Amino acid sequence: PKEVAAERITMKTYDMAKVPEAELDVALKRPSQKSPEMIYNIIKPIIDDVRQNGDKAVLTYTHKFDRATSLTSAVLKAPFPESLMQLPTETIKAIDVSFENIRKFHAAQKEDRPLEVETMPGVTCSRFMRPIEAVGLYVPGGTAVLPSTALMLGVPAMVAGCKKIVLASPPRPDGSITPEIVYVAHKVGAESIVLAGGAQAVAAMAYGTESVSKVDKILGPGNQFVTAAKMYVSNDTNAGVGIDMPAGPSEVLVIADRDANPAFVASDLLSQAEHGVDSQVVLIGVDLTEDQLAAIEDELHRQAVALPRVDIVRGSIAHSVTVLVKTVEEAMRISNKYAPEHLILQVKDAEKLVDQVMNAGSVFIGEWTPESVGDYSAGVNHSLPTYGYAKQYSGVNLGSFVKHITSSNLTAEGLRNVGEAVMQLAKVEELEAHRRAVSIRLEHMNW
Ligand code: HSO
Ligand code: ZN
Repeated sequence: PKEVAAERITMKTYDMAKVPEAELDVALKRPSQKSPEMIYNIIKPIIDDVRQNGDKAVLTYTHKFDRATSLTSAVLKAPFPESLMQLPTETIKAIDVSFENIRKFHAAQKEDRPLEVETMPGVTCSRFMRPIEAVGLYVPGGTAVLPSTALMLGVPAMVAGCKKIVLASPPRPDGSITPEIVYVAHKVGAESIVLAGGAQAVAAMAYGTESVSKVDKILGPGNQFVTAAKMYVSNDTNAGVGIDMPAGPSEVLVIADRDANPAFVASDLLSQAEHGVDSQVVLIGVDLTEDQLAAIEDELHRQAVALPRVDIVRGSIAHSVTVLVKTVEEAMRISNKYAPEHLILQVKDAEKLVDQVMNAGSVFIGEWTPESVGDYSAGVNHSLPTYGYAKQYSGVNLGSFVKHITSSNLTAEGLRNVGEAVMQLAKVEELEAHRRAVSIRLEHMNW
């Protein structure tokens, strides 16, 4: 209806000088998700079905949920035909530039030498890195095509040296995958693309089917069904599969002071608000004048109504918040408590603030660094902890695709040096065979 469309798009404002913090805490709660039991009741039968009936079950769900009724195979195997990755030159260029930056930044995260420490004379401890052999990368479909997510997962997997890279993405109703995703899959050397989404795609990669390869770890964002399915299979010892982290709706927190350009601030808030109605964006204004706050609010409305996804933006802005504080320290304290997926610092001497960042997925520093550069092309990863999980999780990085293996290597002298401690502790734990594995050798040395 017309009246609704004309309604002003604005966030609720909390002035910390006037409002008790408990009230802000309530406002900053992430939008609530569907009940876990309800989700579980939907995904569990799907997972069981795929486990038992393999490809046939996967196809049935793809026909039903993605309406791709003409699809007869659940998987597209490499080499992918050229005809499936026909793209305009500008798109190829953009993917190539982003690919290269993401590759460079993730390659730098490789430890090229094993870490080695002599903890006592003759006692050498090492740690070395090995790629996870087979990884499954989930690229969501839904309201937007996300080739950038294929890049953010595929490039580090390739850099890490994962032998088998399997992509999964829900097909379009005609049964095809967007050519951008096929092109990225080709560039990262993927073995196959599973033409399925949701819990069925997760189950297929976790257990394997006739045509889908079983993987060792599943990574990538998805809706609540995908997230719940990942959690479920990672807890099932029959699957023996790991996952990255719980993923939720996109979010951003912008800290802006009097120096910030209101148009820039508004554009950054909207760039995450357009992801989904359940996204949340937060502005913390530091010592703003009334005019500056009004300028940001005007910009937000003006830019929002011009967006193609204005309806989604209305939904997310409805549970988004502006917080007014006096100092950057206060702003940082609130931000660290919120632990945003993305933190944008549009303040004077923004770099200096980075020392105070304790909880955030990824930080964007200064007025020339919109969050979108990180979403696509700067080189940092965009698969990041949301929902406050930035307090304990890192975003996807090279480490997400490797294991660290440790080793010990002792000389006879080394065993003489550390043996006594081992034997004593084995005695305390009353594990005699442990103690003897040392004593037998020490005795042997004296023969
Ligand atoms: N901002 C999203 C990632 C994305 N943005 C993909 C655009 N495309 C992650 O929170
Ligand atoms: Zn984004």
